[in-house]
Amino acid sequence: CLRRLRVLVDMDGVLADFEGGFLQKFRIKYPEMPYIPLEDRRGFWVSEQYGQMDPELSDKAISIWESKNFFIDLDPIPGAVEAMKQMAKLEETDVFICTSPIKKYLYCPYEKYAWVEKHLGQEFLEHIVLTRDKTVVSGDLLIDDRLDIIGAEKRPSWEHILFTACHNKHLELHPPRRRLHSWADNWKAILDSKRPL
Ligand code: DGP
Repeated sequence: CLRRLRVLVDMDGVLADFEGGFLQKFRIKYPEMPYIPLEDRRGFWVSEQYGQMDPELSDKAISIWESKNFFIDLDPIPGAVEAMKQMAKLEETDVFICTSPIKKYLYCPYEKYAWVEKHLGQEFLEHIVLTRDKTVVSGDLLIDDRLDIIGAEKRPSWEHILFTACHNKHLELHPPRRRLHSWADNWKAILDSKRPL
């Protein structure tokens, strides 16, 4: 066929366990402070929900992911590494990791590359897109745990598949929007639904 399928896969919350890594390090650094169990997380922005609990907790939360070794230490989301390796081997399929670095750039971009090399292998370094605006990246699918992905391009080429995470699992999607509930869910069927007949 003429056209290969291009799949964009988000990193934090989809491949790397940002929420779990955050909570673990927050509790170690601030053992006396209240925290939000993962089942009570709501909304994409961790610092907003912590700030609602106590205004001084917003900066404390931010200090966690701005620290050295935060991003490299994140555990893979269950099934993510195996799914990505399988996906990359599929015929007529190109896979890219599409991730937004935080604006404090001292550690995050370097550690994202190091994480990909560590967990997915050096070959995957050719397949990283770092951008704060995913709407300007073209693809058939974007698998991402953030509900509202907006930017300069009002009509992105990709269909956004919402990857289920602790902060979005209670949200009802408006049809025809779709979810990938986990990497144990049928991601191959979602890819096949976008392939030319
Ligand atoms: P992405 O998942 O590619 O859309 O990247 C979003 C990044 O922002 C990811 O590293 C998680 C991080 N993040 C989560 N909560 C907050 C927050 O409250 N403030 C900031 N600045 N970043 C956050």
